[in-house]
Amino acid sequence: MIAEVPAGENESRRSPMARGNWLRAEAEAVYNLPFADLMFQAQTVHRENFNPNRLEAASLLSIKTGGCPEDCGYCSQSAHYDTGVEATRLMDPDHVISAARHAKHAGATRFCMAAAWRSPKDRELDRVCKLVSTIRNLGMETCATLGMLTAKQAARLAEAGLDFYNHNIDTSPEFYGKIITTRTLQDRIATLAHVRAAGIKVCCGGIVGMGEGVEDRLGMLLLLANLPSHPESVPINLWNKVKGVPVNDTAERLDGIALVRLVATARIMLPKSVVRLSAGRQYMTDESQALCFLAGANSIFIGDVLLTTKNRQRECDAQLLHRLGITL
Ligand code: SAM
Ligand code: DTB
Ligand code: SF4
Repeated sequence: MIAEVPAGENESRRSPMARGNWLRAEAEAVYNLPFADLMFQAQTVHRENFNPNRLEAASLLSIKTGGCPEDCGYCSQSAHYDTGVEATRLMDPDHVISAARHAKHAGATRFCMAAAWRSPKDRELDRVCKLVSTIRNLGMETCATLGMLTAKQAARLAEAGLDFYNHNIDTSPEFYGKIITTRTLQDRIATLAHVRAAGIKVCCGGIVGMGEGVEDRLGMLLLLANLPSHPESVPINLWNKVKGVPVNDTAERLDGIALVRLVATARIMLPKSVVRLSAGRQYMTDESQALCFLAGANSIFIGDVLLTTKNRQRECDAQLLHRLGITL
């Protein structure tokens, strides 16, 4: 199916649908295909693996906001920058459960709890584990993103019934050091390995639109596609503008076609992963989002806010999905 693209070494030892030996030249060849060919390949792979008329809907809640010791240059919640986001304590469990019920009612099948921690303390993890068990009993998939985990912490979350753990690589290895200095890419990969070893499904992706080049976006996909196993969920976030952080508005933003090309390339390189068109949909036209769904994006966050920034209004999403004949 991707016959025009040169095959990587050792391909014969892997299933072509789940290969983990992508070469940069191959990723570039896919990304630079004539648009119609790229979309055709992405649609073909998409239809082999998913119902093209369905989207997954996930819901996000910031259960502990701001005051984060990490220096991620894009983030409103880092204590290193003056962004106007106030630090909160870990949210009261009743509030979290009520938000999860509300999200389920709005059509979300997954509930993701996010905390602005470098890594959770054991007492904090106990509280999150209780939340995981309760939300699972509501009949929702659970996801958490709490920063770096030890193997033991990952095992405890698995025992509580956590379905997914979100921990992003964020960008390419080459661009990473320009964005974050307090946590290395290797630290992140170690957390992903602990999550995997604990039997929790992996949600891992990154951000685009921070001033990186196409080569960095492809570098990010190459890292994801060449992990020991592909993440089950791959969030692609378009940087949501935040005032006061080092990443700024003068960063060259990628145009709509470049984003669609990236999504299509992600679909082809990560054929069985659910690709989430994550932050940044409020900057996109209906037409660009429709092209991203055609290119293979098959998950979104629903709800009016993400963590500290805006999402598309639920009503606009409902109308768009209706016009596209897509169901949740
Ligand atoms: N603090 C935890 C961590 O970083 O491991 C979890 C929450 S953190 C907000 C999760 C991810 O959200 C980041 O890795 C980044 O990819 C994404 N993110 C954060 N701020 C963003 C922004 N302004 N726009 C787009 N994506 C963002
Ligand atoms: C992910 O990749 N995107 C979500 C989730 N994982 C935790 C977060 C998006 C955050 C957008 C910025 C904000 O609202 O603060
Ligand atoms: Fe902290 Fe996560 Fe924001 Fe980085 S992305 S500053 S770790 S909340």
